[in-house]
Amino acid sequence: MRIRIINPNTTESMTRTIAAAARAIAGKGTEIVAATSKSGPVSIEGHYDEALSVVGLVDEIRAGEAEGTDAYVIACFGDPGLLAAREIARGPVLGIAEAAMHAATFVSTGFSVVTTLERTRIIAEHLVRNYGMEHHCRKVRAIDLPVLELENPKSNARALILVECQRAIEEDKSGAIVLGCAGMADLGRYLEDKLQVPVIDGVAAAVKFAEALVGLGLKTSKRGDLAFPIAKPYSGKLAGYAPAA
Ligand code: 5HY
Repeated sequence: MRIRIINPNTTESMTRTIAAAARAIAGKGTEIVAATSKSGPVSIEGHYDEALSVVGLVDEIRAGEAEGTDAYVIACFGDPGLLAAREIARGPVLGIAEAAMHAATFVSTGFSVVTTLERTRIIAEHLVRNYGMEHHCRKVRAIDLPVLELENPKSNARALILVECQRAIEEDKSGAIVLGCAGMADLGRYLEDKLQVPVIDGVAAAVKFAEALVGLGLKTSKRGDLAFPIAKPYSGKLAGYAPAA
């Protein structure tokens, strides 16, 4: 099967981290196609970034549909454009936040999320509520470092994340950690060894769930609000995005 994993920010080096994590976990018969958005923000750290990243994401879903993709993963913890992507894709589309939170509920009765900026911490709290995870998520925590600092060896990100995870276990009494950024996809094993609790990277979780859904023969429902978008003209800069009949 072919899974297209889309980094909706435009930073190629982050896509390489995401692709490596996806390929390391994918089953033998799975081809991982890793794509970087070609237009939009270099990192997604707010509602505005999220909204504008969706155009580049849509381009990548369209490209995937043209080449017969079985399932998609949106590799950004805000799950930007998740429902819009589901409208235009035939196969399943998974967001890494949704996938990671669901995985955490299978292996613990309470988890904490550790993300980057304080600002995205608040956005992740919205996701917890949207996904009905209030009974499972004990706390969303942030190291208050910008997303791209995860790639700067001098930023001390790894140590800051470890400390925040330790606080989550001790103070929140959480039994599992959800990593709150696609740029943390290479940290799961390191943190699990140190913490001795399940550490869930949404990239890996989403790839495995995508494989399972495709294996079950499930596709995105085209009844109701996930049906293909209603055909109509679009104006101005977005004229080329008008849904076809
Ligand atoms: C992410 N932003 O996963 C996030 C989430 C964050 O560009 N990729 C991004 O940490 O804000």
